[in-house]
Amino acid sequence: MRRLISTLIALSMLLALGAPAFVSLGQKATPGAPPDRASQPPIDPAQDPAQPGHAILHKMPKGARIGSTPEQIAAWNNLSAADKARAGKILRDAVAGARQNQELKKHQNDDLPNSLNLSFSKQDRSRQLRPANLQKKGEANLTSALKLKGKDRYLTLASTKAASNVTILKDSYKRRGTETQRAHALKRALSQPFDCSRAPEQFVRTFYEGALARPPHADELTYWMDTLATAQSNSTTLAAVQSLGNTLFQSQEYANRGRSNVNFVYDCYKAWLHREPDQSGWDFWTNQADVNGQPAVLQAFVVCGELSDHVAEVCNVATYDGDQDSTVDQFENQVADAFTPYYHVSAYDPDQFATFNDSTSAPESIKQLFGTTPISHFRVHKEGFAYDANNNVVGVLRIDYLTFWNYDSGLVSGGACAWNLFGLDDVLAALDGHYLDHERSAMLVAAPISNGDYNLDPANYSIYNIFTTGHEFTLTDQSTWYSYFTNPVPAGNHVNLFLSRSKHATYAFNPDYMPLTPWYIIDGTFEALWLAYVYNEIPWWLYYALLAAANDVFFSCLTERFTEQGGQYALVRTAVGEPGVPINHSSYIAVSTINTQLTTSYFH
Ligand SMILES: [Ca+2]
Ligand SMILES: [Ca+2]
Repeated sequence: MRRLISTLIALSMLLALGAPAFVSLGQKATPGAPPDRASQPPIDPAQDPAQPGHAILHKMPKGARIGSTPEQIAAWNNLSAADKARAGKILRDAVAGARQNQELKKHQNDDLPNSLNLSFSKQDRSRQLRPANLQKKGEANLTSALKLKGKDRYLTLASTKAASNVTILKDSYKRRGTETQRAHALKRALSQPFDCSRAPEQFVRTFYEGALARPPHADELTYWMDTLATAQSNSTTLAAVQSLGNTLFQSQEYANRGRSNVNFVYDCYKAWLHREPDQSGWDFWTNQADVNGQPAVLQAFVVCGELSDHVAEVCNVATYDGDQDSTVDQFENQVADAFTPYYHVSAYDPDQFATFNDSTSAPESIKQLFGTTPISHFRVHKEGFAYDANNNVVGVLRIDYLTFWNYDSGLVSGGACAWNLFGLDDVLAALDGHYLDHERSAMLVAAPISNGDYNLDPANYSIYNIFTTGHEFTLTDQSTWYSYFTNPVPAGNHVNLFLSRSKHATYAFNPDYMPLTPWYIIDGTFEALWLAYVYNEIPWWLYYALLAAANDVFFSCLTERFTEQGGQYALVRTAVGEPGVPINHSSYIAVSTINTQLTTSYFH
């Protein structure tokens, strides 16, 4: 009943037939831009998931064609108003019938390939392909990333909602283990009581926000956190903080802000003293700046007692655990950086990456926009212990990488698509544009335990499972799981992710023209049209016209669009902490749309 064609054939048909037909029905074509691969080793384009159409999980239903023939398009264009009304009824009936076909729905993923190449970038941006096992959506027994040796079942790794799953992990390990103390490692809190009141990372971030009105870039944050950690171990913390503040206020970037003296003094209070200025102090130092210049005032803040009092209250980078998950935050940052995705944003994306204000009110209010420069927010969470394919006990971390946008501008295709004839209102509603857009990917990483507990060297971790989402929690959900259980991908390899234009759904391949209508609906609709034709219920010219409309809606209108323009790492990366214990002013993670992402289980 159904026929699968290879993605290569789909690609060639798409290229050969697709674009002209789509354009003729009103789809706006977008000019292509070659990816930036000048300094990269050659990759076989036929294997490359960055190539348009390559890794689209296409299945071609019987009778379906990607791209209508000129005859079909002419047939559609020649329909009278009465004929179009008739065509609309036939299409709605065909779609309605397809939706009720439970058999089709049940088997819609049977033809998915077993593996797909994923592309990884190193720090030098060189790329490498690695085959991943593709796990099927809705499969009752997803191959887990890690399994418990000697047990005839897979581990359930994941649910942060159901604490019992974590208990299963610990208990399973405990039952088998000779080293039961390890089973309790999760429970061990970090031993140091904090005689400190200022989170070190927030301390650095406040300097940046105060001086430069932006968050530190990932490399800047890493540099200053490392500097701070070293200084704390050498008892030179004040000097390090003074150096941080001087660096920012003496930078070209600060000079470029062109701040007046009154604003400069305000910036100094916010950056150096982490507070609003009191009026008398503000007036006094503004006058000093007028008389003696900004550099003289800057040095007064550098040596002021209030600053050194604050510095004495900064917690130790090496031990600080702000989100209270028994994991040092600095380690969480390092391990998240070791795997941070390499994002490909589509050319012509009308929307912008955003950060949010520190508030639990919904909807989140936008703090700052960054254009199409990727900004990520991440969360690292301990999942427990398990056995890898080689019978090693490993500590497992789940890392969620969130990408927040100011808008979802909806489908790219214009108004000429005849989707109003199809009875797909709920599909369209799910794909309609809206304010704010939270997208994400996630991965399971693990490393052999060390001293009976989690390994604290990020370089020892590897990727066991990658999860990408698009239109999550809707009818058009495109969530995909990739397993690397037998060949985990080492730290320092960054998965290439592609964010579709204006919808921002996340894929591990170039999703251009990927259909978003559930496949059983597409499949069943074409089947119904074919049957209507062979049983002489409709004449050939109407059949042609219906094919043109169906091709257009399924393969041109209700599709992802993506235009490659090369990739980049997220410029700013912010740890948001744990649900209920946000850090770095991330209390917006309590808003349900974000909280749901962080608390929904996705490993089974
Ligand atoms: Ca922590
Ligand atoms: Ca955490």
